[in-house]
Amino acid sequence: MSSSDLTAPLGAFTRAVAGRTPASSTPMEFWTALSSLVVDEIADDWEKTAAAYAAGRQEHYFSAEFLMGRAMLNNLTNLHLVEDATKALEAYGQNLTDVLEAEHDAALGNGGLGRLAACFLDSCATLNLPVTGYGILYRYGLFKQSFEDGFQREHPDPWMEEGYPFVIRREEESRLVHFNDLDVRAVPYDMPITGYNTDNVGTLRLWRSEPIEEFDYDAFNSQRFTDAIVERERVHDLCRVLYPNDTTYEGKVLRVRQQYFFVSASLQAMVENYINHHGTDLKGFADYNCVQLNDTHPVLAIPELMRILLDEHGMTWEDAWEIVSHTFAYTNHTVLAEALETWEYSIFEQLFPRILEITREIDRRFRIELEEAGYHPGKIDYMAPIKNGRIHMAWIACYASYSINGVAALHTEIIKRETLRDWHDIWPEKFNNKTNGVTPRRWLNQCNPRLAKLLTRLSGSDAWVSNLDLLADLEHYRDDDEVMKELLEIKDANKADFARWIEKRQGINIDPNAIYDVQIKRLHEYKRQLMNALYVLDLYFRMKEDPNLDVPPRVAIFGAKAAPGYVRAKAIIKLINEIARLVNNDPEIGDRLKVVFVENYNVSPAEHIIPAADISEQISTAGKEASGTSNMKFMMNGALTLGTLDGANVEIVDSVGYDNAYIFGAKEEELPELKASYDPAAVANATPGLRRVLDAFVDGTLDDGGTGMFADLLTSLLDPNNFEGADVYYVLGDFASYRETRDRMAIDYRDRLAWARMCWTNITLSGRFSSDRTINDYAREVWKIEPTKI
Ligand code: 26Q
Repeated sequence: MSSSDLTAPLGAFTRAVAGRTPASSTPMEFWTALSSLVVDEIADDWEKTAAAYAAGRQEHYFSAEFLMGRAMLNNLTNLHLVEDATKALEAYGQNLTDVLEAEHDAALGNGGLGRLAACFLDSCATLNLPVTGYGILYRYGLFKQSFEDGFQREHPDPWMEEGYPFVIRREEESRLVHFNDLDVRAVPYDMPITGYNTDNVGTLRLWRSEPIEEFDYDAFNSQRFTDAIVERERVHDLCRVLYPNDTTYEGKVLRVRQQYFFVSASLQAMVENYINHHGTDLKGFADYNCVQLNDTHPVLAIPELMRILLDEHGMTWEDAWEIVSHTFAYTNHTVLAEALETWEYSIFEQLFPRILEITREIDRRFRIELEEAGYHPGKIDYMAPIKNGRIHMAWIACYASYSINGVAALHTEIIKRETLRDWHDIWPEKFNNKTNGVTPRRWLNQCNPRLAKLLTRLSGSDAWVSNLDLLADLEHYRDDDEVMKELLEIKDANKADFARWIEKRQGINIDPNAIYDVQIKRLHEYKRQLMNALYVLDLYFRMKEDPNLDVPPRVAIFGAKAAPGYVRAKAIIKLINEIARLVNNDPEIGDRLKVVFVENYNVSPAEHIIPAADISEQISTAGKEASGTSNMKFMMNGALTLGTLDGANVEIVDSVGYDNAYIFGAKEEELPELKASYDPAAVANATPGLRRVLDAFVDGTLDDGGTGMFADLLTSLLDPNNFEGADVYYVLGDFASYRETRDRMAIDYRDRLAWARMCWTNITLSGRFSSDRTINDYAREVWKIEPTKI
């Protein structure tokens, strides 16, 4: 695309948005105007792409979450409009950075699973793959977090309330979704997904619930005006809020309504599109369509497609099942038992008796099929979709799907061996691994322009941005000291940027020469932020004990939201904030140790943090983190992994070698035996310094505001009367090995060139963690779709 003068159109759009002159318009108004301008730019190609995809075989990505973050910089970059937009804004006395920072994050997701869906859409657009995302247009995204006296507080996130031009309402494509007690209109809002170096524009379709009737005139006329309004508003409740749990399952009726709502609307749209292009005989449906189920959240699509085929198209059960069992593929994201979705039978009865009836028939036929194949009744009963009055969504997914995958090699092995073992015994051919990836557009090219520029210069083009494997050709520069010095300067500049950003945001001053050691992810006991906190507190005590302790200065950086009902996770946040208060205000410590808890961690803070990181904390209990994806983002940006052999860390080490990563702690296969004879209290007493740290929880050093929550954290670590015993996540068991490794890392950091060489190897060998690789694998092996360039 050639450079064009956007000054006049930007002025016009801004006037239309703001209703006043550009001279008196705000950065937010310029953002709104600029986003309309972007939509204007892509309208023709978007329409063409949608038409091309609709005619051929397509994949449909069903996900209750899409953690998109900001859209503007991504779109401007893809459309080669960054320079033009900068100039046009300057003509009105605005700068692009401020306008970009005015954008709200579309935080329609909790964490890894939602962000993965967003990275996948980016790769599908870039690879010209006929893929559409389907989800829910939540009015409130994930809660905003603030700290009050160190405690987490939650606030609503009305992300669209100031207007959001990147979603387009498609009134004419509305559908009706039927519940036993309620009929609602599903209105699609489509978000364009631009790709890198392509004119194709993909689509994320987010459904919003609205009343069927514009108004209940009877109620109005009989002077029950307010009742009519209230009834109307009830329908909006459906899409009002994203559930802020990750991992722990909550059996809320509204949540299952949301799930059915979006899968029903999406399937109706797919079936109608099929009929428009291929006629009313739906026998070929699965030849043209497949659906990837992002965890069990959209699994109601299985009985719902059965319903549509049986009830609306008069198919036989056998014909319908033939289609359904060739349509769905299921991705599992967790091995934690508490995360498996099961719904009470009575909820289905209340909301959609027909779906219950179909689910019961699936259950009945499943039992017959396995009986005839000679399986043990006990096993059949365990695996059946319905048991003890509950409906098991993962079991339905495994039975009906033609593909079942885990999200990292180790995770796939664990689901085959344990979580989904019985299904693997019967249908081993369904199982496959698809190690996660992240988009190098957002997570390297856009968030780290300095490093991107160096990579482009050294490789002679920007082709690496859409073919990250090309970076491997640059690995030899690790022996070039000039390049390594440049890399160190880039990291220093990024750290200085981050220091300014956090100073402005939270008023904390940090030293850009310190080691930036970062753990950013949802707060969960298995992720072991507590172990990180124990290290920081122990280091503090060691520095107090020996004021001459010769260690490089560091900043421990945390970012994490806790599910609002997860009491222990919130206690860990308070604990870290108390440690920060203790450490940061100690004049004897000064800049040698600082603790920063980034408030309201989200996609765009991550874009500021990751390019500035030296150390990437990936310290989950081995076997518990399905994959992790921030580990990959850090690697691409030249931070070294301090981690356990868990999730995708295993594959990162496999790529870079043990010389370029810091691995510690018990391995997944060692843990059962270690845990069998594990006595955390004995470990606490035998490990130098550990008692002192634990005592500080309750001896007045740290203050939990009289809540007793720090004592409860101690209980979780030490008291064998816990549900499942003491310290189930092996925090104290791994502590010594973690401390030794983290100490050693800090010492190694002093050899700047040697450190840079390790970072460089991580950057240049990160190709296999591009979501382009992941998506190509899904496209070839699971979806069987071809690139369709407009
Ligand atoms: C379920 C029922 C009711 C309410 C909420 C939920 C719910 C919501 C979100 C359950 C789980 C999630 C999210 C899970 C998640 O993010 N898992 C992460 O997925 C990443 C992408 O595959 C992996 O990298 C992480 O290891 C995994 O923890």
